[in-house]
Amino acid sequence: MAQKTQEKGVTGTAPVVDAPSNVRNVVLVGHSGAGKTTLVETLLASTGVISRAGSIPDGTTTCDHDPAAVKQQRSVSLACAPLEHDGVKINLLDSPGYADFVGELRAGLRAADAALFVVSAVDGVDATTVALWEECAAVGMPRAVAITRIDHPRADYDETVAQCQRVFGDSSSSSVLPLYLPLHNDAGDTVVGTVGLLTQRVFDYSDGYPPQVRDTDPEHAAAMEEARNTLIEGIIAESEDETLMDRYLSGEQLDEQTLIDDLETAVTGGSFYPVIGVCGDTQVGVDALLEVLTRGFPSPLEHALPAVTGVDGSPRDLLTCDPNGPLVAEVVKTTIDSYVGRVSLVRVFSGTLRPDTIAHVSGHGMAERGHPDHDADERVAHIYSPLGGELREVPYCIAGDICAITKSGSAETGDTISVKDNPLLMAPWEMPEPLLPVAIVAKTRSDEDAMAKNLGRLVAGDPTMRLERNAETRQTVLWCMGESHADVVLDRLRAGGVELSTEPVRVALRETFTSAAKGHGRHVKQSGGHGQYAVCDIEVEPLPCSAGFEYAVRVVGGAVPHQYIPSVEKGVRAQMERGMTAGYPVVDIKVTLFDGKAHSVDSSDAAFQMAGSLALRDAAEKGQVALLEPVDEVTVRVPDTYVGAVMGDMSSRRGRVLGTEPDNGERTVIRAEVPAVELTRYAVELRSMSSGAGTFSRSFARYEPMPPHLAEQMSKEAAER
Ligand SMILES: Nc1nc2c(ncn2[C@@H]2O[C@H](COP(=O)(O)OP(=O)(O)OP(=O)(O)O)[C@@H](O)[C@H]2O)c(=O)[nH]1
Ligand SMILES: [Mg+2]
Repeated sequence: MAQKTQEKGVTGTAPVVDAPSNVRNVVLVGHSGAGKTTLVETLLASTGVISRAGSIPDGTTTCDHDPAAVKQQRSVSLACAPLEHDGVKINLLDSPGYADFVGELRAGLRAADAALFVVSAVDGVDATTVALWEECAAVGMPRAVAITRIDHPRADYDETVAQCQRVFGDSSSSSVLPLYLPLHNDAGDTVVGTVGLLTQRVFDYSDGYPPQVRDTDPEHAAAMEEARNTLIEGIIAESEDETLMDRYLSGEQLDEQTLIDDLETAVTGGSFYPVIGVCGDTQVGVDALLEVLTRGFPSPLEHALPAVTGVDGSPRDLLTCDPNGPLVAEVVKTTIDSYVGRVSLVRVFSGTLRPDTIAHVSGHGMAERGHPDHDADERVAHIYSPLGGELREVPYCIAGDICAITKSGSAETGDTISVKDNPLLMAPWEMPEPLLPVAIVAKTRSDEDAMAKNLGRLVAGDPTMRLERNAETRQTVLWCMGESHADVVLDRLRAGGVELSTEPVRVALRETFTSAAKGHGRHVKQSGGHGQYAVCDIEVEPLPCSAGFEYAVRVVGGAVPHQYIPSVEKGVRAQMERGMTAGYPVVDIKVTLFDGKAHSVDSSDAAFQMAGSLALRDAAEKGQVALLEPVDEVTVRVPDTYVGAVMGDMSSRRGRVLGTEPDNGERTVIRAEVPAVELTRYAVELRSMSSGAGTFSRSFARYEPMPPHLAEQMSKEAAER
């Protein structure tokens, strides 16, 4: 993958910064297909990081370097691409917009100090876009809005701005305002540049790139006047300097730098969202965007650091973004590269990470994700600046900057890197729960071994994936965020030479007796040699749900000698494990041994175990056995417009709605109980039912009898396996 970036011509060495004030960490967030990766490519080409821009259809972009991204024609993981502009290093973090990869987005939000929220002028704002906006809001991320694809014939820039104002504006639409007006060609049908409302400069791309930069033309004066006033009022309404509004209202001309400083304060405070129109294809707007990224966005110095503790959880003072402070860095992402091995993307929050140092790597609180708590001292040999899939060595990485390290023996996503004699710990950020189970089957025995090894490594690197080896259903189940996520993992396993396929996910059912029944077990073999003799009679009674298993004895006159009484129980329990009709374990029954027969020579422990097992099978034939299925409590959160569809769908899944309640922001929370067999694909189906805006969680509630017609089908399927 390093090869491809070289072919495109990476120019120069990686930028290195010495002061956090000269760093901007910006994550690009937005709907899949909005043009984030293309925009990053354009920014890299415009600032000379690469000699020419690659494209999505050709699979040649810097950020979508992964073969899985090329195949899916969309980003599947977080990528970092630094550039330099005006003496500032901007670390662009390109996140995937597709919901399956929300874990990558969350990692990007953790590493960044601001988000460039990308909305396509062709598609506008939809429910998915709103959900992504809320992801940013949940972590208090300062944001600007880039409206992309403004060159497209179906693009509607003005309507998209209006939509953003309606949907993203907090209290008033004056919190979402354009910083630039589009400059049209003479025919008025194509956007050829931008007119800066604060800077009062025009970037004109009529003759291609680089643009001609000039002061505003007189013919723009009228349009500018109104838009500029609205913008200035919007900015100073959010200003910390309360004298500004008075000065402005008294007619004072506020200078450009004052306004830009104020803009930066309002953006950093998360109360103002500037809007910029850009075009990834023609580069129109790129220079305006670079201006905003360097002058309007906060530096890492203005971003409160996540809390740190000692590795034992003992409290520590809040750190600041100081390159001379104690080292605290965090692994935000882990990639397994086929050549380099483990590559860890690292955000340094405090101190300076230098090569050839012994670092302390701590990971706590991720045991449920398959990462047991760990602490290790490790040598960090080299430090790199990542550019998509390319790693360029750098001499150090200061607080506020982002780098990559390789070959760490223990670093997992979410781990803290500190120094040996001052080990520290940051609590990992909130990771989404994988809810789509995919059962995978290796083709051969040797594939099975390779799959186990490779899958373990892949899952360890991705906290949004969970591996389950279900002993009851005998399936290897990979819990993913969605089908594309699963595809990425399966493709990586196949690329590693493992042949595998998927099969329907089975749910662990249970069996139980629904009526009392007697069972006779006779295991008698006395022809030749040492014989076997055991006869027992049992009574089986159903117990209430979750009562487990009870064994009672009512034998009179020593019909079953006392040493064989536990043998019968053992045999019954073994048969309960094997199941009666569909091969699932039997639960919630009481078995009473009330009679039997023994032989002074031929009876044995083994013979009575066999008789116990036969007696239970006999009882099952005489009585009624039912299948129990797990029922989960499900909590769904959807925009109000989808409530009807989700409730209707619940009943088609045999679900019982327990209640609904309004949630903030025109959303509803629906609580229901749904059988787990109806939920195996709910992650995919809820998403399509709610245009990607619905989320859910589930937890096991209890076992309940399965309707007879379904139980019959399950038994049939079990017999066929
Ligand atoms: N005409 C035009 N097409 C664009 C522009 N930006 C992106 N595209 C096209 O739109 C498609 C999607 O662009 P991407 O850059 O992959 O979008 P993305 O936001 O990175 O999407 P995800 O990675 O899935 O989140 C590609 O085919 C691009 O070539 C643009 O400014 N103008
Ligand atoms: Mg992309």
